[in-house]
Amino acid sequence: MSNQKICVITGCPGMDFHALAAILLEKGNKVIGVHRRSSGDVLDRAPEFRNRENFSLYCADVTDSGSMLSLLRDTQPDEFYNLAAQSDVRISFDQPQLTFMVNTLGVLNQLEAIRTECAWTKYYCALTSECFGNNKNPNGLRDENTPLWSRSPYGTSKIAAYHTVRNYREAYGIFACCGFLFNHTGVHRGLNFVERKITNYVGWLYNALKNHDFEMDHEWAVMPDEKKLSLGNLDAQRDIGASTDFCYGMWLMLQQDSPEDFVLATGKTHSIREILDAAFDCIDIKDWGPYVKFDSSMLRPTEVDVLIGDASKAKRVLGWEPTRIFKSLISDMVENDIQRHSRAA
Ligand code: G4F
Repeated sequence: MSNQKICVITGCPGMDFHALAAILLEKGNKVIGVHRRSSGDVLDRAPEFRNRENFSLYCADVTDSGSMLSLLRDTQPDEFYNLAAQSDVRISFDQPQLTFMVNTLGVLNQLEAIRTECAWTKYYCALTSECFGNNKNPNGLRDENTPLWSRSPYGTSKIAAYHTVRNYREAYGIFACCGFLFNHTGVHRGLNFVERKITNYVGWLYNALKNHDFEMDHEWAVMPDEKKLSLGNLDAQRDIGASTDFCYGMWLMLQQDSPEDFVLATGKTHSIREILDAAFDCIDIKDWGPYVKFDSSMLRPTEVDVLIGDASKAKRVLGWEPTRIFKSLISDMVENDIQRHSRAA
């Protein structure tokens, strides 16, 4: 008997989609990537899946209940991974309703469609460390028992999604679980997120300096202001792991016999200044001060100051542990961005 499963992933072609689809295909499953309607070619941003055996695309929108019903009716998946989100925390202050529509109503639409069309489907919902806000346990860490506290419309939308998932699990017996994922990154990370914004800039800077794209005889004297990297709060601290590790954790959650929620995190935290240190160090610049300027538009009305997670439940129950450490992750991203800018030059 074939163990091949039908796996639906929303949020195609985002960073975690790349990693999760690769894991699921590697295990011999059929993967259906769900994307929103767009005028361009969706796989321009994920060319490795073009013509890949067992991979197909499905156009649907999580905010449209009829669209989710059709998706579930047509695909009848064994596993459903919801990675679709308005995932930019700062933007959620500007677009709170859109954030809610996608992150909360989207989850409700998916669970209703599962309940009516294929109640056996195992469902994973991507949640976030933002659900804990500044709450932490006495040891400074956050785990599955840390009380929830929103510091952004994004956090609020994800807390509401959490309660929706839990209720569908309890009320209808659906195998539905959540991953409280701390920050995670990789070469496919969006350029709007801070660590990728930094590695992208460093990749550009390396090539610009090499090609003498602007005057740099005494660099901090002549670095043009418009070419500097604009950043907001440099004191925030984040627990940052690898997208590939975290997506493996999502898969493990759906291989369990009963649905449970898990925190995935590395247990270590890094300030934005440390990310700058690590990224600039990759191109032998020890003082990034001359290249960075303050941008107040990047500040948030309310911020989560320090995030550190405790993934001991995931280790105990799933056997999950992060394999990538922060510095090697940042250095891979810088290398990738150096190559990308070099090709573009
Ligand atoms: O990169 P960020 O925007 O990520 P944030 O807010 O931690 O959220 C990310 O991780 C969550 C999991 O914990 C996900 F749920 C969420 O979807 C997303 O992936 O900002 C990180 C920190 C913040 O404190 C921010 O204020 O960096 C600070 N920061 C400073 N300058 C900046 C910038 N953030 C961004 N995006 N851009 C800046 O220029």
